[in-house]
Amino acid sequence: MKELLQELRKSALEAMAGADSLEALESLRVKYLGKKGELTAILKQMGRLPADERPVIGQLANEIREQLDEAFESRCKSISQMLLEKRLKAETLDVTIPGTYVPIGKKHPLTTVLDEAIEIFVGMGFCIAEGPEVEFSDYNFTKLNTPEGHPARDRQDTFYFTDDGSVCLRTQTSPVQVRVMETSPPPIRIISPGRVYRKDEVDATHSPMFHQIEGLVVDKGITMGDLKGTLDTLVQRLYGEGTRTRFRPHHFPFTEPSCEVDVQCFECGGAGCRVCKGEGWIELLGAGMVHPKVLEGCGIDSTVYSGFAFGIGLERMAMRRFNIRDMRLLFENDVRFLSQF
Ligand code: 2NL
Repeated sequence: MKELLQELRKSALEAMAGADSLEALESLRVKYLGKKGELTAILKQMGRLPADERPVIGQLANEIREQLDEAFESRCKSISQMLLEKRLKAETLDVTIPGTYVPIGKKHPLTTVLDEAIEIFVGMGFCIAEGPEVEFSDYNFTKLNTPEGHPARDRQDTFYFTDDGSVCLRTQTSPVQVRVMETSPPPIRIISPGRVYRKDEVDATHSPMFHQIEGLVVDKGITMGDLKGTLDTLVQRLYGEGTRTRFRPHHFPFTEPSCEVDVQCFECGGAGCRVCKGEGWIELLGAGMVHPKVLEGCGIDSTVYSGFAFGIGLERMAMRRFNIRDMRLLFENDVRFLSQF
């Protein structure tokens, strides 16, 4: 019996040492140490032994059980360790491998300029208003004191949809402001950025589609001084503190009085150079006090309220800001050009 036990110990230890998975090891444990295992089977025959041999064999059996338990535990640990190492090796992350290049887009220069202008005007308390690009000529012209027969309504300058000329692509964003004046009582402080359309031949400074930001303020006691203060603030934010403006008399049908506003040349500071063509000033925008007829046409009492309005071309702003010489570059959308800004 002693030999049987020692034989069992030897083969169990060898088998466990050779087990290469936790499943194989577990079935060895069941085979040798389980309730119906080989060790139990041998011990069941202890009854047949002479009484004086039983304690000796019993002690040996206990020793073997302990030894096999220990062998099982330690093999279990080493297999687990081995499996862990295998996984760690398989799942390693090489942080030194170069990443996949994902090109990051940029804002279009027109968007950059628009976002800056919006930031400045919103800071002064303006809201943003939008409206349709296809307009009634009534809103695009008539309500802006530009009646039928006026040269600004010429078929050669405006894209009309209908033979009677009642529907067109807006030539300015003013109709947006008309809609606001018609529907909301003063005080009004809005800017209306957007696309506008005119039948112009494409060249370095013209495009049949371009962008405008118009502004409108209507309240009690609004004067030309408010217009000047607002535009001076815009210019100082865009071109730096201390930059000066110059107001020249002009004519628009929808404003009275009307003016054009120049900014001190940001290249030479006013001395005269190539950029300002020796003038010292660069044309920035058109503006004026809203014509009383326009206010009245929108249902606003011009004896109580007054207002100012202005219109800026966005392309011109972007061309100045980024020193772009040809407007066509802004619309060709060549990434090699756009990625410079
Ligand atoms: C330009 C500059 C301008 C306005 C736009 C305007 C809008 C309303 C009433 C009165 Cl609702 N005026 N907008 C005023 C002056 C200039 O744009 O060069 N336009 C041809």
